[in-house]
Amino acid sequence: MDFIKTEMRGRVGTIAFNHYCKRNALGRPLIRECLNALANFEIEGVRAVVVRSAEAQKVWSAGHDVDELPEANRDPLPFDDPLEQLLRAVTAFPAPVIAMVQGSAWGGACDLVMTCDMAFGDESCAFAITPAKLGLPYNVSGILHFLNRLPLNVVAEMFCTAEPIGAERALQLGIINDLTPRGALEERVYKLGEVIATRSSAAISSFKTTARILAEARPISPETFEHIQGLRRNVYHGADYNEGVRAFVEKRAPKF
Ligand code: LCV
Repeated sequence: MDFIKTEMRGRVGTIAFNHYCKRNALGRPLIRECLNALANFEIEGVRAVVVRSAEAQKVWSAGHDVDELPEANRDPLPFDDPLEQLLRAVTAFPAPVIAMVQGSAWGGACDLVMTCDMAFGDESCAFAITPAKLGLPYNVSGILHFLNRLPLNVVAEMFCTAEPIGAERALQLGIINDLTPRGALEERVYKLGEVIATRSSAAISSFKTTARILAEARPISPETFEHIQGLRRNVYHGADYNEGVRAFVEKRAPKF
Protein backbone atom coordinates (compact mmCIF):
# COMPACT_ATOMS: atom_id res chain seq x y z
CA MET A 1 0.00 0.00 0.00
CA ASP A 2 1.25 3.49 -0.91
CA PHE A 3 -0.98 5.77 1.13
CA ILE A 4 -1.78 3.95 4.38
CA LYS A 5 -0.24 1.42 6.72
CA THR A 6 -2.29 -1.29 8.41
CA GLU A 7 -1.51 -3.58 11.32
CA MET A 8 -3.15 -5.97 13.73
CA ARG A 9 -2.55 -5.89 17.49
CA GLY A 10 -4.44 -8.90 18.84
CA ARG A 11 -7.97 -8.36 17.54
CA VAL A 12 -7.59 -4.60 17.08
CA GLY A 13 -6.91 -3.40 13.55
CA THR A 14 -5.17 -0.16 12.61
CA ILE A 15 -5.48 2.07 9.54
CA ALA A 16 -2.72 4.69 9.59
CA PHE A 17 -2.63 7.50 7.03
CA ASN A 18 0.81 7.54 5.46
CA HIS A 19 0.85 10.27 2.81
CA TYR A 20 2.20 13.21 4.72
CA CYS A 21 3.64 14.99 1.67
CA LYS A 22 0.01 15.81 0.89
CA ARG A 23 -0.84 16.11 4.63
CA ASN A 24 -2.76 12.83 4.48
CA ALA A 25 -5.39 14.42 2.22
CA LEU A 26 -8.30 12.00 1.77
CA GLY A 27 -7.86 11.46 -1.93
CA ARG A 28 -9.28 8.64 -4.05
CA PRO A 29 -6.22 6.32 -3.87
CA LEU A 30 -5.81 6.69 -0.08
CA ILE A 31 -9.52 6.09 0.47
CA ARG A 32 -9.51 3.04 -1.79
CA GLU A 33 -6.80 1.55 0.42
CA CYS A 34 -8.81 2.41 3.55
CA LEU A 35 -11.92 0.72 2.11
CA ASN A 36 -9.91 -2.40 1.25
CA ALA A 37 -8.43 -2.46 4.74
CA LEU A 38 -11.87 -2.20 6.35
CA ALA A 39 -13.21 -5.00 4.13
CA ASN A 40 -10.27 -7.24 5.10
CA PHE A 41 -10.68 -6.39 8.79
CA GLU A 42 -14.36 -7.37 8.58
CA ILE A 43 -13.45 -10.74 7.03
CA GLU A 44 -10.90 -11.28 9.79
CA GLY A 45 -13.50 -10.53 12.45
CA VAL A 46 -11.59 -7.60 13.90
CA ARG A 47 -13.17 -6.34 17.15
CA ALA A 48 -12.15 -2.66 16.88
CA VAL A 49 -10.42 -0.46 14.30
CA VAL A 50 -8.14 2.47 15.14
CA VAL A 51 -7.88 5.21 12.48
CA ARG A 52 -4.75 7.33 12.95
CA SER A 53 -1.86 9.00 11.21
CA ALA A 54 1.26 6.88 10.78
CA GLU A 55 3.42 9.54 12.44
CA ALA A 56 2.60 12.09 15.15
CA GLN A 57 2.72 15.24 13.02
CA LYS A 58 1.25 18.79 13.04
CA VAL A 59 -1.54 17.54 10.73
CA TRP A 60 -3.66 14.39 11.17
CA SER A 61 -5.35 14.85 7.80
CA ALA A 62 -5.99 17.87 5.59
CA GLY A 63 -9.40 16.51 4.61
CA HIS A 64 -10.87 16.02 1.16
CA ASP A 65 -8.25 16.22 -1.58
CA VAL A 66 -9.17 19.62 -3.00
CA ASP A 67 -7.50 18.73 -6.31
CA GLU A 68 -10.22 16.10 -6.71
CA LEU A 69 -13.11 18.47 -6.10
CA PRO A 70 -15.12 19.01 -9.28
CA GLU A 71 -14.90 22.36 -11.02
CA ALA A 72 -18.00 24.51 -10.48
CA ASN A 73 -21.55 23.52 -11.41
CA ARG A 74 -21.34 19.97 -10.09
CA ASP A 75 -22.19 18.69 -6.61
CA PRO A 76 -18.77 18.57 -4.88
CA LEU A 77 -19.90 15.90 -2.40
CA PRO A 78 -22.04 13.48 -4.42
CA PHE A 79 -23.22 10.21 -2.92
CA ASP A 80 -20.46 8.25 -4.68
CA ASP A 81 -17.67 10.64 -3.70
CA PRO A 82 -14.80 8.54 -2.23
CA LEU A 83 -14.91 10.46 1.06
CA GLU A 84 -18.66 9.78 1.37
CA GLN A 85 -18.01 6.12 0.63
CA LEU A 86 -15.43 6.02 3.45
CA LEU A 87 -17.79 7.70 5.92
CA ARG A 88 -20.53 5.17 5.10
CA ALA A 89 -18.06 2.28 5.42
CA VAL A 90 -17.05 3.48 8.90
CA THR A 91 -20.72 3.72 9.89
CA ALA A 92 -21.48 0.25 8.49
CA PHE A 93 -18.43 -1.47 9.99
CA PRO A 94 -19.77 -4.00 12.54
CA ALA A 95 -17.21 -3.16 15.24
CA PRO A 96 -16.30 0.21 16.79
CA VAL A 97 -14.06 2.51 14.71
CA ILE A 98 -11.96 4.72 16.97
CA ALA A 99 -10.29 7.94 15.78
CA MET A 100 -6.88 8.49 17.38
CA VAL A 101 -6.06 12.13 16.61
CA GLN A 102 -2.60 13.65 16.87
CA GLY A 103 -2.46 16.94 14.94
CA SER A 104 -5.15 18.86 13.12
CA ALA A 105 -8.13 17.34 11.30
CA TRP A 106 -9.51 19.55 8.52
CA GLY A 107 -12.77 19.46 6.58
CA GLY A 108 -13.73 15.94 5.54
CA ALA A 109 -11.18 14.55 8.02
CA CYS A 110 -13.05 16.38 10.80
CA ASP A 111 -16.26 14.81 9.45
CA LEU A 112 -14.49 11.42 9.56
CA VAL A 113 -13.71 11.98 13.26
CA MET A 114 -17.38 12.89 13.89
CA THR A 115 -18.44 9.74 12.01
CA CYS A 116 -16.17 7.40 13.98
CA ASP A 117 -17.82 5.73 16.96
CA MET A 118 -15.34 7.33 19.37
CA ALA A 119 -12.47 9.80 19.17
CA PHE A 120 -9.44 10.33 21.38
CA GLY A 121 -6.82 13.05 21.01
CA ASP A 122 -3.63 14.32 22.54
CA GLU A 123 -2.68 17.94 23.26
CA SER A 124 -1.82 18.51 19.59
CA CYS A 125 -5.27 17.66 18.24
CA ALA A 126 -7.49 20.29 16.60
CA PHE A 127 -10.66 20.14 14.51
CA ALA A 128 -11.90 22.44 11.71
CA ILE A 129 -14.76 22.04 9.24
CA THR A 130 -13.99 24.21 6.25
CA PRO A 131 -16.70 24.37 3.53
CA ALA A 132 -17.13 28.08 4.22
CA LYS A 133 -13.50 28.58 3.17
CA LEU A 134 -14.19 26.91 -0.16
CA GLY A 135 -17.65 28.33 -0.83
CA LEU A 136 -18.81 24.72 -0.73
CA PRO A 137 -22.36 23.61 0.25
CA TYR A 138 -21.76 20.83 2.75
CA ASN A 139 -24.01 17.79 2.37
CA VAL A 140 -26.98 16.71 4.49
CA SER A 141 -25.48 13.53 5.96
CA GLY A 142 -22.25 15.36 6.76
CA ILE A 143 -24.02 18.12 8.69
CA LEU A 144 -26.00 15.42 10.50
CA HIS A 145 -22.73 13.80 11.68
CA PHE A 146 -21.94 17.06 13.48
CA LEU A 147 -25.48 17.59 14.81
CA ASN A 148 -25.44 14.08 16.26
CA ARG A 149 -22.35 14.96 18.27
CA LEU A 150 -22.55 18.63 19.14
CA PRO A 151 -25.14 21.29 20.03
CA LEU A 152 -26.37 23.39 17.08
CA ASN A 153 -24.69 26.56 18.35
CA VAL A 154 -21.30 24.79 18.38
CA VAL A 155 -21.90 23.25 14.95
CA ALA A 156 -22.83 26.74 13.71
CA GLU A 157 -19.63 28.23 15.14
CA MET A 158 -17.52 25.53 13.46
CA PHE A 159 -19.24 25.79 10.04
CA CYS A 160 -19.43 29.59 10.05
CA THR A 161 -15.85 30.29 11.14
CA ALA A 162 -14.00 27.25 9.67
CA GLU A 163 -11.55 27.92 12.50
CA PRO A 164 -9.84 24.97 14.28
CA ILE A 165 -11.05 24.04 17.78
CA GLY A 166 -8.11 23.02 19.97
CA ALA A 167 -7.67 20.02 22.24
CA GLU A 168 -8.93 21.40 25.57
CA ARG A 169 -12.10 22.86 24.07
CA ALA A 170 -12.61 19.74 21.91
CA LEU A 171 -12.75 17.69 25.11
CA GLN A 172 -15.06 20.19 26.80
CA LEU A 173 -17.43 20.19 23.80
CA GLY A 174 -17.40 16.40 23.38
CA ILE A 175 -15.64 16.23 20.01
CA ILE A 176 -13.24 13.81 21.68
CA ASN A 177 -14.07 11.24 24.37
CA ASP A 178 -10.84 11.92 26.24
CA LEU A 179 -7.68 14.00 25.97
CA THR A 180 -4.23 12.64 26.87
CA PRO A 181 -0.81 14.22 27.19
CA ARG A 182 1.45 13.81 24.14
CA GLY A 183 2.99 10.34 24.17
CA ALA A 184 0.15 8.78 26.18
CA LEU A 185 -2.51 8.61 23.46
CA GLU A 186 -1.45 5.37 21.80
CA GLU A 187 -1.58 3.42 25.08
CA ARG A 188 -4.94 4.99 26.01
CA VAL A 189 -6.54 4.02 22.69
CA TYR A 190 -5.15 0.51 22.30
CA LYS A 191 -5.95 -0.40 25.92
CA LEU A 192 -9.55 0.64 25.20
CA GLY A 193 -9.49 -1.43 22.00
CA GLU A 194 -8.28 -4.46 23.93
CA VAL A 195 -11.14 -4.11 26.43
CA ILE A 196 -13.66 -3.89 23.58
CA ALA A 197 -12.08 -6.96 22.00
CA THR A 198 -12.94 -9.00 25.13
CA ARG A 199 -16.62 -8.03 24.97
CA SER A 200 -19.41 -9.64 22.93
CA SER A 201 -18.99 -8.58 19.31
CA ALA A 202 -22.59 -9.63 18.60
CA ALA A 203 -23.97 -7.34 21.31
CA ILE A 204 -21.68 -4.49 20.26
CA SER A 205 -22.52 -4.83 16.57
CA SER A 206 -26.25 -4.78 17.31
CA PHE A 207 -25.78 -1.73 19.59
CA LYS A 208 -23.76 0.14 16.92
CA THR A 209 -26.27 -0.51 14.15
CA THR A 210 -29.26 0.37 16.35
CA ALA A 211 -27.67 3.55 17.65
CA ARG A 212 -26.77 4.65 14.11
CA ILE A 213 -30.30 4.00 12.81
CA LEU A 214 -31.80 6.00 15.67
CA ALA A 215 -29.25 8.83 15.31
CA GLU A 216 -29.94 9.17 11.59
CA ALA A 217 -33.74 8.85 11.84
CA ARG A 218 -34.89 12.30 10.75
CA PRO A 219 -38.39 12.69 9.31
CA ILE A 220 -37.90 14.77 6.17
CA SER A 221 -40.49 15.16 3.42
CA PRO A 222 -39.54 14.84 -0.26
CA GLU A 223 -40.40 18.53 -0.69
CA THR A 224 -38.07 19.48 2.17
CA PHE A 225 -35.32 17.31 0.70
CA GLU A 226 -35.77 19.00 -2.69
CA HIS A 227 -35.64 22.39 -0.99
CA ILE A 228 -32.31 21.50 0.66
CA GLN A 229 -30.90 20.16 -2.58
CA GLY A 230 -31.96 23.36 -4.32
CA LEU A 231 -30.15 25.45 -1.70
CA ARG A 232 -26.97 23.40 -2.23
CA ARG A 233 -27.28 23.56 -6.03
CA ASN A 234 -27.47 27.35 -5.92
CA VAL A 235 -24.19 27.38 -4.00
CA TYR A 236 -22.17 24.98 -6.13
CA HIS A 237 -23.45 26.80 -9.23
CA GLY A 238 -22.52 30.10 -7.61
CA ALA A 239 -19.48 32.36 -7.76
CA ASP A 240 -18.22 31.52 -4.24
CA TYR A 241 -17.57 27.83 -4.92
CA ASN A 242 -15.74 28.69 -8.12
CA GLU A 243 -13.62 31.27 -6.30
CA GLY A 244 -13.04 29.06 -3.26
CA VAL A 245 -11.54 26.13 -5.15
CA ARG A 246 -9.53 28.38 -7.48
CA ALA A 247 -8.11 30.32 -4.52
CA PHE A 248 -7.03 27.06 -2.85
CA VAL A 249 -5.28 25.85 -5.98
CA GLU A 250 -3.64 29.28 -6.46
CA LYS A 251 -2.59 29.21 -2.76
CA ARG A 252 -4.22 32.54 -1.95
CA ALA A 253 -7.05 33.68 0.32
CA PRO A 254 -10.44 33.57 -1.41
CA LYS A 255 -12.35 36.83 -1.98
CA PHE A 256 -16.03 36.16 -1.18
C1 LCV B 1 -5.07 18.66 -1.58
C2 LCV B 1 -3.54 19.46 -0.05
C3 LCV B 1 -4.55 19.60 0.93
C4 LCV B 1 -5.87 19.23 0.56
N1 LCV B 1 -6.09 18.76 -0.70
O1 LCV B 1 1.45 22.16 4.52
O2 LCV B 1 -14.92 20.37 4.57
S1 LCV B 1 -14.90 20.80 3.20
O3 LCV B 1 -16.22 21.02 2.66
O4 LCV B 1 -14.05 21.98 3.03
C5 LCV B 1 -14.17 19.51 2.27
C6 LCV B 1 -14.44 19.67 0.81
C7 LCV B 1 -12.70 19.42 2.58
O5 LCV B 1 -12.28 18.59 3.33
O6 LCV B 1 -11.91 20.35 1.90
C8 LCV B 1 -10.48 20.34 2.32
C9 LCV B 1 -10.41 21.15 3.60
N2 LCV B 1 -8.98 21.22 4.04
C10 LCV B 1 -8.40 22.36 4.35
O7 LCV B 1 -8.95 23.46 4.26
C11 LCV B 1 -6.92 22.26 4.78
C12 LCV B 1 -6.07 22.71 3.59
N3 LCV B 1 -4.66 22.58 3.93
C13 LCV B 1 -4.05 23.49 4.75
O8 LCV B 1 -4.65 24.43 5.28
C14 LCV B 1 -2.60 23.24 5.03
O9 LCV B 1 -2.10 22.33 4.05
C15 LCV B 1 -2.39 22.58 6.42
C16 LCV B 1 -2.71 23.62 7.53
C17 LCV B 1 -3.29 21.35 6.56
C18 LCV B 1 -0.92 22.14 6.53
O10 LCV B 1 -0.10 23.23 6.23
P1 LCV B 1 1.44 22.96 5.91
O11 LCV B 1 2.06 24.29 5.72
O12 LCV B 1 1.99 22.01 6.91
P2 LCV B 1 1.15 22.76 3.06
O13 LCV B 1 0.01 23.67 3.08
O14 LCV B 1 2.43 23.24 2.47
O15 LCV B 1 0.67 21.44 2.27
C19 LCV B 1 1.63 20.47 1.88
C20 LCV B 1 1.14 19.96 0.55
O16 LCV B 1 -0.14 19.30 0.74
C21 LCV B 1 -1.09 19.89 -0.13
C22 LCV B 1 -0.62 21.29 -0.35
O17 LCV B 1 -1.19 21.81 -1.55
C23 LCV B 1 0.87 21.08 -0.46
O18 LCV B 1 1.13 20.56 -1.75
P3 LCV B 1 2.45 21.08 -2.54
O19 LCV B 1 3.61 20.61 -1.70
O20 LCV B 1 2.34 20.41 -3.88
O21 LCV B 1 2.33 22.59 -2.62
N4 LCV B 1 -2.40 19.87 0.53
C24 LCV B 1 -2.66 20.26 1.79
N5 LCV B 1 -3.97 20.11 2.05
N6 LCV B 1 -6.90 19.31 1.42
N7 LCV B 1 -3.79 18.99 -1.29
